[in-house]
Amino acid sequence: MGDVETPTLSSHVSTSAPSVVLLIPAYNEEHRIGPVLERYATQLPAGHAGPVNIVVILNGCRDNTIGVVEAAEKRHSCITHLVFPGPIGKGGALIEGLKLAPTADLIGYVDADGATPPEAFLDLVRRASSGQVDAVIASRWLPGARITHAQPGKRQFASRLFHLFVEGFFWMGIRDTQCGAKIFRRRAIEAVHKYLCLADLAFDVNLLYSLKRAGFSIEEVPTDWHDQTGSKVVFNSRTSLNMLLSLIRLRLLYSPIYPWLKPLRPLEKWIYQKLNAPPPLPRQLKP
Ligand SMILES: Nc1nc2c(ncn2[C@@H]2O[C@H](COP(=O)(O)OP(=O)(O)O)[C@@H](O)[C@H]2O)c(=O)[nH]1
Ligand SMILES: [Mg+2]
Repeated sequence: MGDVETPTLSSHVSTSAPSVVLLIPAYNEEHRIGPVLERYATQLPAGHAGPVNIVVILNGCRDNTIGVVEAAEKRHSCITHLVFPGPIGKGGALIEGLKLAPTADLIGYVDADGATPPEAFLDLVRRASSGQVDAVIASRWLPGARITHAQPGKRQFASRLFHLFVEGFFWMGIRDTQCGAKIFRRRAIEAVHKYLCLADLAFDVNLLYSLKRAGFSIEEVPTDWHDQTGSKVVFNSRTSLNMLLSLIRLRLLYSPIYPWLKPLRPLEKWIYQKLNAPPPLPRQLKP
C-alpha cells in the first residue's frame, strides 16, 4: 500500500451482529467532514449491535482535513485514517480502503459531506446484515427515495446521461450506480478486488459490474439524500469526457479485442493526463 499510515483495526469477523468497516474518502474536506464524523461516530455504534470502525481515506489534501480527522479520532476511538500522498482519486482511495475487507463482515462507504445521513447508512447495514444479499446500494432514483436538497439541474442531467451510457454498455439494471453510499459482504469484495482498476468517479461501475459478473447479488434501495454545497468534483466537459472514456475502457476490457489494443496504452495515459484525471491502475484482469 506504499507510503501509508496503516490503521490498526483489530479483526472483527463475528458470528452474531456483523462487524462493519465504513470508509470515507476525503479530499479537501476540512469544512465538511468534522460534523459528519461526529454524527457517524455517535450514531453508527448506537444503531448497530456489532463492532464499527470508520476509516477516512485522504489523498492530496491541500487543506487541514487531516487536523480535523485527527481531532475526531481523539474523541472517538472507532475513527482511524489512511493517507496517500499521490493523486489517486476517489476511486483509487476506495480501492485502497477496500483492502480492509478481511477485517470485517461488512465493508461500505459514504461521502464525507453528509449527503447520506447515518440513519440511511444504518438502513443499508441492516439489510446487508440479513445475509440474504452480497451488496446493498443506496439509490436516489428509485421510487421512495427522499431527496431533501437535489443536485443542481446540470449535474442531474449529466447523471442521467451517464446512466444511459452505463445501461447501454453494461445492462446491469441498476438505476443509480453513482450514489456515494454502498455496503458489501466481505467475501464479495475479497473475490472482486483484483478486478478494480478505475480510479476516477466511474469506479462504482467497475465495482458493481465486477460483482455482477462474478455472480454476487446486489440490492438497490431508495435512500435519503441531502445534496451538499462545496462539491469537490470539478464538473466540466473534461470530467464528463473522463468518465465516458473510463466507461469505454471498462467495456473494452471485457471485449475479445482488448489484447489487441495494447499499443494504444501510451495514448490512453496521455489522454488521462490531459484530462487531469487519475489514470487507471495497471490491472488488466477480468472475472
Ligand atoms: N480520497 C479522495 N476523495 C475524494 C477525491 N475526490 C472526491 N473525493 C471524495 O468523494 C466524495 C464525493 O465528493 P463530493 O465533492 O461530495 O461529490 P459530489 O457530491 O458528487 O459533487 C467526498 O467524500 C470527497 O471528499 C479524491 O481525489 N480523493
Ligand atoms: Mg457530495
